[in-house]
Amino acid sequence: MKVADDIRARLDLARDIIGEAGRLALGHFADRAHLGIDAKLNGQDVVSAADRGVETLIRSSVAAAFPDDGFLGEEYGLQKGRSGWRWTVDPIDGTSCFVHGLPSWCISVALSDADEQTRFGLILAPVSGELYEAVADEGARLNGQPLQVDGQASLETGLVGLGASHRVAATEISAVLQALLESGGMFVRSGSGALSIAEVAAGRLCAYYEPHINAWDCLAALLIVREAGGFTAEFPGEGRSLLQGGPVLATAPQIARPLNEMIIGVRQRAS
Ligand code: LIP
Repeated sequence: MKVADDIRARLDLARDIIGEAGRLALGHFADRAHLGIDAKLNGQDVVSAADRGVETLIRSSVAAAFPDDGFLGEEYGLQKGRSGWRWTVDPIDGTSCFVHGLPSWCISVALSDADEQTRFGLILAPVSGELYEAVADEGARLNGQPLQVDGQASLETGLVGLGASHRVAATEISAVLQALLESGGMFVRSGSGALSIAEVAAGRLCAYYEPHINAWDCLAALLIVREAGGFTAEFPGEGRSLLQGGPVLATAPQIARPLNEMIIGVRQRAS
């Protein structure tokens, strides 16, 4: 019972914090003209005062309530804990969209246990007011309503979300994009991996693939997909180093094999 109580107490805090963080982020979003923005790795990899402010709000709230918990945030890194519980947070996922005034951004909060198993995940998209939530073994919900992946779509009829960044060579994604189009499929890129993966859970996308993404971008969303009946390939953040990132694949069950075979085929031809 203690584990369940520990999770429930942290879930209650996560629900409160993500709502407050959403209001803070929306305030910055409405006042972008005065938003401080810095480039990180390159001109497409930026961080704003909103990212930093939202992470500071969440980090300080968690530290006040659960001082022995670990915390990994995109902007201020990993703080190891002693309780066995670790929070993984992307304060603004889709920062590039945020700073350009596009609505596809979100706040992502995940809790993992000492075995690196994600126990709950929350994703709030403040512009749409959509809150995705999943607790391990308890299903996934969107604004309180049950979520289910699209069990009917095929690669020829569904939409595949693709993510791209300058963290990997352009050919790593362009070759998959070409193979998908040549097979009769179609793609979208929203700029927020977390939100796109959550939309797989909602049945809006039949799959999401990105050759490199980070744990804070996707741990919450991957649990939401699994709890909505979807497939997710193992992600490094759930078993290996939390800080290296790696490829992410989340799909409706019937899409997993054909899309994975397409990606493997592209990689074999490139090698
Ligand atoms: C973003 C991811 C997206 C990826 C971008 C960036 P951020 O996260 O959600 O999938 O393609 O390069 O990493 O940096 O906006 O939190």
